[in-house]
Formats: sequence, C-alpha cells, structure tokens
Amino acid sequence: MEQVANIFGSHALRRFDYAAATRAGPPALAQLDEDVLAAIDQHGFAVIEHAVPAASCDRVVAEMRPFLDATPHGLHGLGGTRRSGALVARSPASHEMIAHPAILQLVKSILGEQRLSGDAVHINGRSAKGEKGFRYPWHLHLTQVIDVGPGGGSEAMPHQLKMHRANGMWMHDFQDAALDPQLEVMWALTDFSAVNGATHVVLGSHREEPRGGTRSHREPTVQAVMPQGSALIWTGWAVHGAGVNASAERRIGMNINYALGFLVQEENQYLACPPHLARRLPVQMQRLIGYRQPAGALNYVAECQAPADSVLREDFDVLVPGAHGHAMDASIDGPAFAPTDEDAFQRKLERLASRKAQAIADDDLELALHLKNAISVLKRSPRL
Ligand SMILES: O=C(O)CCC(=O)C(=O)O
Repeated sequence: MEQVANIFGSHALRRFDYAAATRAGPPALAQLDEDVLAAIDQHGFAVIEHAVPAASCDRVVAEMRPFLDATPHGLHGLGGTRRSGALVARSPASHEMIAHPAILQLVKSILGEQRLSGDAVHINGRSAKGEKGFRYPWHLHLTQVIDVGPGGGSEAMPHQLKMHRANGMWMHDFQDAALDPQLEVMWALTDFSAVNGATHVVLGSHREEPRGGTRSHREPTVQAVMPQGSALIWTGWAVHGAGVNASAERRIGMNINYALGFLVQEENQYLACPPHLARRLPVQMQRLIGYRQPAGALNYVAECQAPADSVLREDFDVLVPGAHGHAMDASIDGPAFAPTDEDAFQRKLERLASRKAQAIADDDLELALHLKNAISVLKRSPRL
C-alpha cells in the first residue's frame, strides 16, 4: 500500500484481492465491493488485484494485436504509444472486464447512486443518494487499449497529455454540480511497473476545491504498480497521467470508462459496434454500450421504439415504412389496413404487464420503464 502526504492530507493507494475474495465466498465479495468504494471515496483511487486471470489479458492482447500493429505510434498526443478502441466489437475476451461484477457494482454505486461524499442524484427537484427507483442510468463511455512502447513518454517521445482530470472533457462545467459524471478503470493487460510507465496518480485530488482546480497537478504522485489482471479505478475528478516507459518491453493497459447515461460517450459505442454486430452480443453488453432507452424520452429510434425493438432486430430496416412491426387498426389508421384482433391485443397487453411486474420484482427499472412505455403506446394506438 503506497502512502503519500500532500495538500489533501495523508493518503494511500489501497489494494484488494479479487481472487482471494472469490475463494472466500459471497460475503467476502460483498465486503470487497464496500471496501473499494470506501477507498475511492477517501483517496480517489483504488486497485483490485487478480480481478481476472492473466490468460484473459493475453487473449485481449491477441485479439487486439492486428489493430494495434496497424496503428501508428503517437496518435492522440501520447508519444511512443498506440491506442486502439472499439473493444466490444473487436475483442470478445474484453467483455469479461468491461462487465466485471465488481466494476459494475462500483459504477452502480458511484454513477447510478452517486454514493461518494458530496455527490447526490438530482431528479425532478429532489436530491438524495440513489435508491430503488431514484438512480441515474449509466453506459460505457470509452474502450481503449493503451500500448506504450519503450521510450513512450520520454523527452524524445513526449506525452502531451500531462496530469489531468477526465472530467475536463465535458463542455459543461460540472465542478459545482455535486455529481460524479464518470468512472475510469485501467486494466493491466501486462504487468504495470515503475520502470515501464505505470499510471501516476495524485491521491486525494478528487477532493480539490474547486473540483476542477490545478493545484493537485504539482503534488507528489504515486505510481499504480500492479500485476497483470489488476484494475486501477478512479473517479473522473481524480488527477492522473501516464508514466514513462523506460523498459525494453511494451506496457499494455486497457482503459474502460463509464459515464452517466444522459451524457454523450467519449467513444461512440453504437458506431464502434454497429447494429449488425451488436445483435450477436449478450443483452447485458448491448445495454451497456447504449442500445437501450435510459429514460422515457431518451435514445429511441424512428417510431419511438427502444433499440431492442428496432435496430437490434434482424429484420429491421429503417427505410421500410411500417418496419416497427405493429399491425394497423383499420378504424383509426384507414381502410387500407387489416382489422385488429381484439383478443390478440389483450393477450399482448397482459404479456407486457406481466413482464413489467417481473422487471420491477427483479429491480430492473430500466426494463420496467421500457415496458411501461410499450404498454402506454399500445393502449393509445391499439396495434398488434
Ligand atoms: O496510460 C496511462 O497510464 C494513462 C493514460 C491516461 O491518463 C489517459 O489516456 O487519459
């Protein structure tokens, strides 16, 4: 555990062992979730070691190898570095990390429920910590392998991206908003060492006043040295920066970030994984990358359909009139259309209502909202 004293007090980069907690069983895993959250709240950063097996990291690197090898060094302002994204589409092995349960639990706590000190969920005039029915939606924001070669970040191959806060990217200035808009994760796909350029972090910098200040950029850093298969996690308010690779090896990290579902994504996930590829993904991954309606009137397609009821359907073609698939009601829509079958209509309403009740019981409020909208659309315009 690396300690540092700086203008934010005395801080530590705390480490947790996911493999050990998994062996110890569910209570230990639940405790790990709480402890990592508390460490991030207190210090801005935490490391989960052995979060995935080394072999999973090797598989991601192998899947991304053709894309990395075809990418010039130095794009995006990090000298000596290759960056390559679109991991959901290109690297099936990355899904284990993108949807890692411990990470998704943190995303739910920090973004969905705004559990960190000073933050709150603000909806319709009410501010509180999140709870069932009063949570923000979130989605995947960035997937990027950061492959730093020998000399990367040195004077000969300088980084333009010095110490920084990820929340500097939003056009809106969120620093007075009592809000954590994004959470970042750096996966060590190879060992991260002090020599090969492990990420530098300024512990406690997420508490700088004002939140977007720059005093922290001059404070002493700690390097997030960690074995392959570990994850360094930090809030978008915490100051960090890439190290210099003074070794003869490549330091390969994978930056996976999450953000609130009503903010635009850093890497456009629907374009990076277009519908013909997204259709083959598990539903959880489809929804994580944004093929969903995070709230009633956000992110629908064409005739107000959820992505799952439109672009993700094999037979959907946005240029085909009636591609929404709802039958027409001759009495309302005109004589050219076949009459509705009232029994079938009632059966469909009942099916939707029962799925909605199940979604509420499962605490899947997004699905429940979607079904509520589907029922109301169906009732307003009786189509099959
Ligand atoms: O590669 C790293 O260690 C950090 C990169 C980084 O800070 C960034 O891309 O924002």
